[in-house]
Amino acid sequence: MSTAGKVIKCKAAVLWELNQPFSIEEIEVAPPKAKEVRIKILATGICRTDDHVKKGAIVSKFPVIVGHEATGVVESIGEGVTTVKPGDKVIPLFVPQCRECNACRNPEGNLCIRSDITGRGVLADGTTRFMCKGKPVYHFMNTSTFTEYTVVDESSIAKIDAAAPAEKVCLIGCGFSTGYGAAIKTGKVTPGSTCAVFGLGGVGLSVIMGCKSAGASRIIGIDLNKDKFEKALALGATECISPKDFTKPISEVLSEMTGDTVKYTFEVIGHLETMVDALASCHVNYGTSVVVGAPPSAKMLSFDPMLLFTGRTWKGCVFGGWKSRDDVPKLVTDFLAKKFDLDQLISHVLPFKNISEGFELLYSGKSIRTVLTF
Ligand code: COD
Ligand code: ZN
Repeated sequence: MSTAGKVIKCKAAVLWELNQPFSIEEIEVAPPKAKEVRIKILATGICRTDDHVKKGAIVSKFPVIVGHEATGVVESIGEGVTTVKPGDKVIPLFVPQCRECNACRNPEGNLCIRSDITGRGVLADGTTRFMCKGKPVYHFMNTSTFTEYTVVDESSIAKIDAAAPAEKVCLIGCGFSTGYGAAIKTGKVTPGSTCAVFGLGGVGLSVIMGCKSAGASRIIGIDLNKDKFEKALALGATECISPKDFTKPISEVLSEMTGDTVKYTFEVIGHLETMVDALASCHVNYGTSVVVGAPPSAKMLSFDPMLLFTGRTWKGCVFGGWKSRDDVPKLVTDFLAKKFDLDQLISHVLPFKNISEGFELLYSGKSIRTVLTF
């Protein structure tokens, strides 16, 4: 029996308040309104950003359903939706692509004006489609994937190849694309170059994959945790170092190791100090440093402007600079063509009901990416 046009009752992981555990609840998901799409989620990854909402590092309204890295199948569409139809395999997009705003129309831009980076927690019409125990539940970054069903705006959905394995390509919805794009699209790493990647979590490893795919000849991984080195080396790092093993600044260590040839550096930790370290570590004149890690909110940075005066380029990107609706289907095609391997990034697969165990794995540093299946 078709569920189109009807309210769907299903299970979701609700965050009722700040610093509280996920609560698996029965929720009601309203049908999609005009230009909206209701999706059945097949698989969703756990990203640190979801935890930032739980702990308050990212401002959100509560109760909320987080999760933003998923694969699903379209259950039904609202009036006027033309780019997807029921049954299509899709990836929800936390950076939308409306194709009308200045960022969307500029070939270099990707941060669509419809992105919910301020925690509005509602869809384009200003309302939510989730109800639980008689209360409205807020959306998260236009996606909300820790639920069996969600509703998103048409600008926040990409149709992908039906043959793509849901529990793998969900990583293209955030972690993988963020790192891989930082290297090939934002950094524009050139063949034969030397790169240094600060932070070897799932996103840092994806930066390494991007540097390798762009033809970098030397890729130096940097992490305090040496347990991260083995995977980094397997994915393309040519050597790895821990700042703990040195007393001098890491920029000097890298300069000595490479004869002062580091062209690209990437900060994939989200700390202010390492952002400046990474900037100082790229070549004084022609180096480029990319900020990939989200900075802590409301924190200011102080740095020596000489670092820039001499010619370095300092940039950042959200979602690897990809234009989400255009590029996500292409990244899925590239995955199916074996241009990169996502298996190496997936350390754990758990049933959705074990979401809290997935977050424990994140806190312990044992997981790279945990994927929850439905
Ligand atoms: N020096 C070296 N390594 C360090 C240091 C340090 N001072 N501090 C921590 N590390 C290492 C840790 O040991 C760890 O291995 C790594 O840095 C960080 O990895 P993870 O596993 O914690 O995190 P990731 O890779 O999953 O993601 C980290 C980001 C900072 C990239 C992420 O939190 C983020 O900010 N994402 C990008 C922002 C964005 O686009 N957000 C929107 C949706 S996510
Ligand atoms: Zn994320």
